[in-house]
Amino acid sequence: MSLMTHPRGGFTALPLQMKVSQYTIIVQATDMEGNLNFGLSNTATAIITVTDINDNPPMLTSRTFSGEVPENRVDVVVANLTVIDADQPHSPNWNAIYQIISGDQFGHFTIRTDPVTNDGMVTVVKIPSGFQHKQ
Ligand SMILES: [Ca+2]
Ligand SMILES: [Ca+2]
Repeated sequence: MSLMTHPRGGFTALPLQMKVSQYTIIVQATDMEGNLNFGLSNTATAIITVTDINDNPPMLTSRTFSGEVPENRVDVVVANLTVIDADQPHSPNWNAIYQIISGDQFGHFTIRTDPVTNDGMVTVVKIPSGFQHKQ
């Protein structure tokens, strides 16, 4: 993003590069090998769509997310992880899958993807025993 000074003060945010996903072009076909004097021609419109490639990884919007687990309750969403993926929303290039790769050896948590927002919802599936007091 770049910032442009607004004539009356204030700022307008402009995207640095504009991504065009569709082009409408007009094509002319001429016979007689394109000879302008003798050839006959016609035009048609072609709509060209640029297909999205997966060139952007999902980026977690924060290094650290935190949440609180209520004691003795399962099936509660305790934290919401948010990602940004610059590829086409709701395409396979954009949909995120979250995986817990360490720190949950007893399987207390699972992460489901919100299909609308692409957020990762950390959910308690087994009661964590966080507060055990020694007798
Ligand atoms: Ca992507
Ligand atoms: Ca892309």
